[in-house]
Order: sequence, then structure tokens, then C-alpha cells
Amino acid sequence: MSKVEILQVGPYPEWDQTPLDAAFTAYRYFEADDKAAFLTQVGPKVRAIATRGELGANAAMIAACPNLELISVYGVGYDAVDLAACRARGIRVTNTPDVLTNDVADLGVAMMLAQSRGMIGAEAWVRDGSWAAKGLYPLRNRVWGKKVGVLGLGRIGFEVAKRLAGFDLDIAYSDVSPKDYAPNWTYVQDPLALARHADFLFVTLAASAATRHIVNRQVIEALGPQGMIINISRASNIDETVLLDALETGKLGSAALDVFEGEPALNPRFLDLPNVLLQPHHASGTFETRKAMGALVRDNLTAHFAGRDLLTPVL
Ligand code: 8YV
Repeated sequence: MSKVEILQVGPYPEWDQTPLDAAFTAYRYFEADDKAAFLTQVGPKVRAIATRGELGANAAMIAACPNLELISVYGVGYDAVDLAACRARGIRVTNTPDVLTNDVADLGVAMMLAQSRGMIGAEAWVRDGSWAAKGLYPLRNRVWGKKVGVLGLGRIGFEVAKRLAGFDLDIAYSDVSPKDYAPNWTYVQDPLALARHADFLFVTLAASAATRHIVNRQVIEALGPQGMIINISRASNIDETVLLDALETGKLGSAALDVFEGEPALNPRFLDLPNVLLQPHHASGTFETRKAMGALVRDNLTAHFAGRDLLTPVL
């Protein structure tokens, strides 16, 4: 039986590529020099797209694939997939929730601790001889016992809050409604009120057109010169220009960021800032989680073409 033909938007590790190629004929969009010509050539043959969270599938790509049935996303976030185009044509969409939740929460908490305690600078202090030459590393602000606001108490936000409870942080959260699985945490509906309350603001909400720049100037400035923003969701949830201005002028104390507008080509203004921790969008980047994500991408493709229910549908 001939293999189902699919479009592969970005590279996967070898342990995913090998089984994907065994089960499907995968046309590698990311290797094409002339992407438009490549889409014109393979688009009509393609019945599914395998993509990654940050790459998604835009309207032009979807339009170039008239026989498309399914988009399988390697990532929990599917904001880069044009859902309206999918809805209009009855194209199904799957993502990889749950399998990455704990790793993303781990990295977010690690970023908060590393930035608060200046661990990156402290490492350099040891390596470059400053410890011996200049003495003790400059003091930093305490973490435990402070107030954290979790913006978006979904799966990842919940795991962040659960971890931070272990640091005796006072936990408040914003979401569209109070969550019955968070009885001991304070519900603050308005993100601005949450920011006024918090020392640390975790941005953990799924990105959509509705959440674009939900962290705006008022929210950023409400956190203030001692406040910190940690973003492990999507850059679009924060007004990045305002964030940069606030970090440069000291209106916001610091930030720890795993996601950027236009990544991996982030705004060079970030590189000059001493008060940010910059991470290369790798919150889900452990062997264990990435293997589980890859398997789920393939399992959804396989289920669809075998006529079975999708494992993790979003559409
Ligand atoms: C991945 C992500 O880094 O889950 C998401 O939404 O952005 C990440 O887990 C990405 O999709 C891997 O390419």
C-alpha cells in the first residue's frame, strides 16, 4: 500500500524522523530553497501537515494543500496555525498537551530562581576570577515568601503554582473564571490587579488573538522596579516594545524570557540588557518530553488515517 503523503514544516530529531519516514512520505518544506515553488509542487499531494508549535501552518500553506485533512502540531501551542482556514475547510488539528507540562513548569521556575539570584552572573563571577579578585558576589533579592501572580492557570500555570507553593510564595492567579482545582490560591480576575499584587508575574496562558498584548504597559508598570516577568508561553502575550522600554528605564525590574517576537532573531535591544535572562524557547526541551511529543504527533497522524479517533484534537 502506498504511503500517505504529508508536508513536514520543520526538522525533527532523528528518533522522530526515522519512524515518520517509515510510515509516511514526508516532503520537507524546511529544506526547500524556493518554498513557494515547493508548495505548488507537493501541496496537492499532501493529506496532512506535521509542524511544530512555533512554526504552525499559515493560510497560504493551508491553501496550497487542497486535499489537506489534518495538521499535527509538535507543541501544545497552536496559535501559529490558521484555525479559521482549518475550520472553513473542516481540517482537523492536533497538538501535544500534557506530555510537556511538567518540563515547561520546571524551566519557568528555574528561570525565576536563576534570574532572582543572579546565577548566570554568579557563574561568570567564578569563572572569570572576579571571586578571587573582587570578593563576594553582589547581593540579590530573595524569592521565598514573596507574591507570585500566575496569568493563566491552565495545565502549565497550575504546575508552576504547585511548584512555587513549595517556596512558600503567596499565590494568586488570573483566568477567565476561578478554578475549582486551585482552592488555596487567590483568584484575581483582572491581570492588572494581579500585577499590582505580585512581585513575580508568570505568563502561562495559551496565546490567541484575544490574549495578544494582555501584558500591556499598565500591567508591566504595575509590577514596578522590583517586579519580574517570567514568560514561558508566547511572545505575543506581552507588548514586547513596552517591555523593552520598561526594562531599559527601570520601570520594570527584570524579566526571564523563553519566547520572543520573531524568534530566533530576537530584538537586539534584549542583548544589551543586564536585567533579563534569555532562553532559546526550550522549556519543553528534554529528551523524555520531546520523544513523547514526537510520538504523539505520529500517533495522531496514524489514528486519523486508520479512521480512529484523534488522541489530542484541538479542532
Ligand atoms: C516547542 C512549544 O518548543 O509546546 C509548544 O507550544 O512552543 C514548544 O514545546 C516547540 O513546538 C518545538 O518545536
